[in-house]
Amino acid sequence: MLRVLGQPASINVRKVLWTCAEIGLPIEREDWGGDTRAPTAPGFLALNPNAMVPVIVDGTQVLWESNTICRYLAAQHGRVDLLPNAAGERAKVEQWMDWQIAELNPAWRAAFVALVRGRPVPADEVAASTAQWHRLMALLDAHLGDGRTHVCGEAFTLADVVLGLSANRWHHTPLAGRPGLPAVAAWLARLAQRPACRLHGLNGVA
Ligand SMILES: N[C@@H](CCC(=O)N[C@@H](CS)C(=O)NCC(=O)O)C(=O)O
Repeated sequence: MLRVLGQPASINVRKVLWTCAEIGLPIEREDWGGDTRAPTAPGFLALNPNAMVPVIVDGTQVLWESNTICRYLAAQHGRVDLLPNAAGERAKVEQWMDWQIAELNPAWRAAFVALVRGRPVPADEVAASTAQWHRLMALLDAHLGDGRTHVCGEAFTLADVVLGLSANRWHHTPLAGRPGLPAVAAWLARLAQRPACRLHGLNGVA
């Protein structure tokens, strides 16, 4: 059975859990990271030298990096609805997944660790991170407001998984000056109709 290493309070672990639930994949999940076992343990480092969760073990295949894992699982199980085969359609899904991890994720870091984790961060860094996070979420709102029901059009894809979790985090972080983003709110309500989203997409902000 597929092993998923990582505790479910982690947003990156929840990407994998949500994807597994969409596919209907049985898994064995093991607690690593956060307040559970430290991923610096030698046995874990042998699987992921970055000492981070999630990691999956699928037979002889060991993978880390949450978005890569989600793409692997969709491809391995022939879920072309979640990750299309056609190059152009697939690139659109990957574009938004890469945007999540390369642009949105670094933007929120200072605000998130200060306001949710309670770590000391200079106020100007929190303000800059908050402004950038709002700016990128407004970009997503404008995209979603352009007549589409999901990030890549009418169909639910992996882009909705990783951005849905990100939007949920934005929604629950106590940020100053939060703009109203009606298209993001409508899309989150749409995602919440999915059982897999209700299981893994809406719980927790960490
Ligand atoms: N780019 C990596 C980032 C993974 C990451 O930041 N994982 C965090 C949890 S969300 C982690 O392992 N932190 C260390 C810990 O929990 O001990 C991915 O997307 O998988």
